[in-house]
Amino acid sequence: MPAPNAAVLTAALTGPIATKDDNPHLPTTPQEIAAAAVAAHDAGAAVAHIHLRDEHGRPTADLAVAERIVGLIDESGSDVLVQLSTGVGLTVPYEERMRIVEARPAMATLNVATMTFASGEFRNPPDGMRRLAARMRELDVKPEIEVYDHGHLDIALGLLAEGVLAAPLQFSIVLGVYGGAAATPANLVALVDRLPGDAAWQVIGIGRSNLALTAIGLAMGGNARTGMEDTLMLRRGVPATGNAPLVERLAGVARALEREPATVAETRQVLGLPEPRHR
Ligand code: KMH
Ligand code: ZN
Repeated sequence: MPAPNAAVLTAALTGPIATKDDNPHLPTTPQEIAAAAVAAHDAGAAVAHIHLRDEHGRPTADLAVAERIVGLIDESGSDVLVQLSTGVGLTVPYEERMRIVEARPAMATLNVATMTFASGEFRNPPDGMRRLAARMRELDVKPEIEVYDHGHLDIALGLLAEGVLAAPLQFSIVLGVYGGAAATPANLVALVDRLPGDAAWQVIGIGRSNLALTAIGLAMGGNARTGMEDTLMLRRGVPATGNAPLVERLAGVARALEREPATVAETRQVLGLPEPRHR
């Protein structure tokens, strides 16, 4: 049984947009990403949310890159859970992005709707998204459903009612992306209020909102995510020197709220993940 107050912490290591020009500590090579995953786990994260980058640092859906990263994490002896992003990058075609789940990670993201995303477009066409959700169910890859506004939650709940998605669902409430809901406590509360009672959820607070919103989410009983995908700054005017300092900060907030960071074994139970036949 997981400790009653265990909080699942996720480290989103790289994301689809930032580059080393934005912050030189952003991990982009397989070695850097694997090392960042291991360090984030040591700092308290049970889950590493991973975007793949090619040798030029650009987002890629190359399965060989995924396998290289997972292989390096395995070699390190870390049992951190791998959650691969099927968001990949805004310019990568959807059919390529869908293939990510063939690496059979423990979890992968499911973005349910096309949207404006900062200055770009995040394409998640209905037909492709449904095929991706069905394929994840076939492969027993747990979807991490990213919800950026109420309409996205309606779509996810519709997929649950249809049996395309299976309970218990795992949600990320993403706040602060231009094109999605703003990073306000009121938006967080309104979205969390509509989740099924058996759902797991975490808050993803983008940019400056990261610390306050993850603190509020943890205080509300949710899980939380941080990392250089969500914010490149440790505090105002102070760039993060890696993912681990952001995770350490989040683990400190969790502990202050009497939420002990969940172990990997606890996380498997909290999120309803299969035993480790795969990552
Ligand atoms: N940065 C995220 C909010 C995913 O990983 O699938 C958007 C994203 C989704 O990249
Ligand atoms: Zn992501």
